[in-house]
Amino acid sequence: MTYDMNINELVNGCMNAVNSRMKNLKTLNIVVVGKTGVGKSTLVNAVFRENIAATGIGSPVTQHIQKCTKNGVPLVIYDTKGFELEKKVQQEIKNELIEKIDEGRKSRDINQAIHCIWYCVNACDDRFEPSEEQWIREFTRQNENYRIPVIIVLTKAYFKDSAQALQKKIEAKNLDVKKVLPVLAQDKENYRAYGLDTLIEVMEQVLPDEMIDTLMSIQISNLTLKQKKSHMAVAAAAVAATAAGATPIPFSDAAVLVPIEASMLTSITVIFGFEISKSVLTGLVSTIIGTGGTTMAGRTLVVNLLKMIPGVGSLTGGVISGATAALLTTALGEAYIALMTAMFNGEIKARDLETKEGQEKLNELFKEELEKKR
Ligand SMILES: Nc1nc2c(ncn2[C@@H]2O[C@H](COP(=O)(O)OP(=O)(O)OP(=O)(O)O)[C@@H](O)[C@H]2O)c(=O)[nH]1
Ligand SMILES: [Mg+2]
Repeated sequence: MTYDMNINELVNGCMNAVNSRMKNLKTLNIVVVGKTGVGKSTLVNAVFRENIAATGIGSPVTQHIQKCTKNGVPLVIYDTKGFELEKKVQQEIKNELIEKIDEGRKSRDINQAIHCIWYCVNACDDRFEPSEEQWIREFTRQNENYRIPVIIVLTKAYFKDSAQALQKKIEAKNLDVKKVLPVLAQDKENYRAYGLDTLIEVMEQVLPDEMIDTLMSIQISNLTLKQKKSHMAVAAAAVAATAAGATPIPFSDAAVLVPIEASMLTSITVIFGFEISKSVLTGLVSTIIGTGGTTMAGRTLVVNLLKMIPGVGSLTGGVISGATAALLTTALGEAYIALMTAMFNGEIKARDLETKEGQEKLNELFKEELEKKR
C-alpha cells in the first residue's frame, strides 16, 4: 500500500489546527492599578503585542475602571483611573475592583475571571506611601476569598540601585503579594529596558494552567521562554515519532509522521503568536521537503528528507527507523523555531517566505539544524 502525501492536505490540516487553537485561546484578564503617569499603558504595550493600550481611552466598565481590548487578541486590560486622587476615590476603586473580581468568579467562566493584578508604583519617586501600603493591605484582605495574584511593579526603574532599595523596603513589609519587581518598560537615553522578561516568568508561575498558552502567544517580552516552550513541543513530538517508528516504518507509510509533525508545528506557531498564511506554510513545507509540486508519493518524501541528512543519504532495507523518524521531526521542529525566532527578531518577514530567497534561507536553517542534531 502506498500513501500519497498531499502537501495541500498537510498545510490545510496545519492551518485548521492553528486557526482553531488560536481562536480557542482563553482570554487573559489583567487589572492595572496605579496613579496617572506611572507608566501603566507603556508597560502593557511593551509586554503584549498589538499595542493594546495605545488607543488611549477604553470603554468604561465602572466609574473608575476602563476596559482595553483589540480584535483578535485574547487579552483584556482593565485600566484604573483616578488612583492619584483623594482617599475616597482610592476606596471606590478598591470596591469596584472587588466587585469586578466577584462578578468574574460568579460567572464561572474563565474568560470572564480576573487573572492577575499589576499594582504599579513609580520607582523614581523612591517611596512607598503609607496610604499605598494601607490600600494593598485592605485589598489583599478582601482578596483572600479569591486569591487573585497581585504583582507590585516598580515602573520607570531607570536607576537600578535605588529601585532595588525600594524593592527591598516593600518586600520587608510582608504584603500578601506574589512579587515586587522593578522594570523599565522602554529604553530611555542610555538606560536600557529590563525586567519585562522576569515579569513574564512570574506571570507564568502565578497564572492558572489554562492561561499559559494565551500568555505565551500574546507576550512579546520573553523570547527565551517562547523558545523553551517550543523545544518542549519538539521533544514531545520526537518521542511520539520514535514510538511511531519503533515498528520500522516502510517509507510508504511515512504519512504516520504527518499528524505528529502538524501538531508540533501548530504548537510552536501558537507559542509565537504569529498569524501564518497558507501560502507561507506551503512555502515552508515544500522548501523543507524539497519539491515544487504539491503531491508526491510518500517514498519520494522520505527519500528527499533523507537526502538532507548528511550520511544517511541512502535507504537500507526500505524502512525508516524510530531514530530517523525522531531525527527528522526534531530537525523540522528546530528549523521552525529558528525561523520563528528570526521572524520575532524582525530578520525575516512572513511574506519573504513566499519568495525564492526566503525559502533558500529556510532551507539553510533546516540543514544547519540537521547538522547539529547528528
Ligand atoms: N522611557 C520610558 N518612558 C516611560 C516608561 N514608562 C512610562 N514612560 C513615560 O511616562 C509617561 C506616562 O506613561 P503612561 O504609560 O502613559 O502612564 P499611565 O500610567 O498609562 O498614565 P495614565 O494613562 O494617565 O493613567 C509617558 O510619557 C511615557 O512615555 C518607561 O519605561 N520608559
Ligand atoms: Mg494610560
